[in-house]
Amino acid sequence: REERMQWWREARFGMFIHWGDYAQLAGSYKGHEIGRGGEWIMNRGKIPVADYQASARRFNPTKYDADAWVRMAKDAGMKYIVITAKHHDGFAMFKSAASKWNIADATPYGKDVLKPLAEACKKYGIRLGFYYSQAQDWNNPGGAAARKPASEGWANPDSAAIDAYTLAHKGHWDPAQTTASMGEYIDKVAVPQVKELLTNYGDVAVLWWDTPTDMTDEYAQKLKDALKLQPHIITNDRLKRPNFPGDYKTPEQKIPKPHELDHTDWETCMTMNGTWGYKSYDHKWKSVETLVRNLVDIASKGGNYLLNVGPTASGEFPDESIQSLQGIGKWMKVNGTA
Ligand code: JFZ
Repeated sequence: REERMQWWREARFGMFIHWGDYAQLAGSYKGHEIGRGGEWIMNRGKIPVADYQASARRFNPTKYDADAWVRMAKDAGMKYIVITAKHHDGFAMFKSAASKWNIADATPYGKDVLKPLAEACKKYGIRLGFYYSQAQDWNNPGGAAARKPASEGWANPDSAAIDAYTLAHKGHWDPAQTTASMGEYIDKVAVPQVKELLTNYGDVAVLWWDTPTDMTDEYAQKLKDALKLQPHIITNDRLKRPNFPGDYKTPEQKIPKPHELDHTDWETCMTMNGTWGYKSYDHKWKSVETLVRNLVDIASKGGNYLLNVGPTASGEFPDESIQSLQGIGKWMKVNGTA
């Protein structure tokens, strides 16, 4: 383990990328601005499965340039990238034989976006990790759904009825979500897709699990076993709590105070504005000064900083994120090891 962790402990700074079909909705559904993270829009807006899947027919990121993305990370001094291979909406950003709900089969773009990213990372010496939502999946039948009230998303006139339904159906709001059991989803979608990710993209440095809603030890063990395909891989602590601690902790949107530190490795993940997935109307950007101070604070305490970018549906980083990455890069050239 010490050996597997070495590069990660020296890295200090990485890029998180939240990109998926939700970028295309950019925080709005049927003219309503939906609250909270842009990547949660399907759940918060209680968007029916058929409607959400229809939205992918407009997802065509023709301006996507993996080489440019990786160069921006590298120029900012980042040493690794973790990208959402599949977020809670179940949309695979890669060609998958386990589910048609993937970017190659469900969009006019028709191509895997992880392949070019893996190639660019290799070219520039940046490590690549995959975020994979192992439990929550709102589109592939049998996937879990966190219990969230409809009223938190927007003033939906049907909120009361939707909330009653989700309460009776483990957080699901559309009958299409429950035509399979979670066990079937784990065996037919989650495990096969994780195996695809660990087979088709060369070296995978990190598997970043998230939100273990309704996970059991049995499901977690099956996913953990799949990791044997990449003997050097490291993972975070969100596969299943307790019993599956992974290699490092993941404080979210906050930097631990000195007295909160123990001897566990940790990584603070953080957004540059207020959302992980792109939202057209979120303008609460942190300043370059704040971002650099955060990085220094985290590094001084022995942690890693995983700083998020939420690309648009056309496949570009928001201008503000590009500016910030360049600003950090300038500071790193003088003070860092970039
Ligand atoms: C999760 C996701 O639901 C979210 O969309 C995003 O991907 C983020 C990085 O992770 O959200 C969480 C997960 C854990 C906590 C808070 C938000 N937590 O432990 O406080």
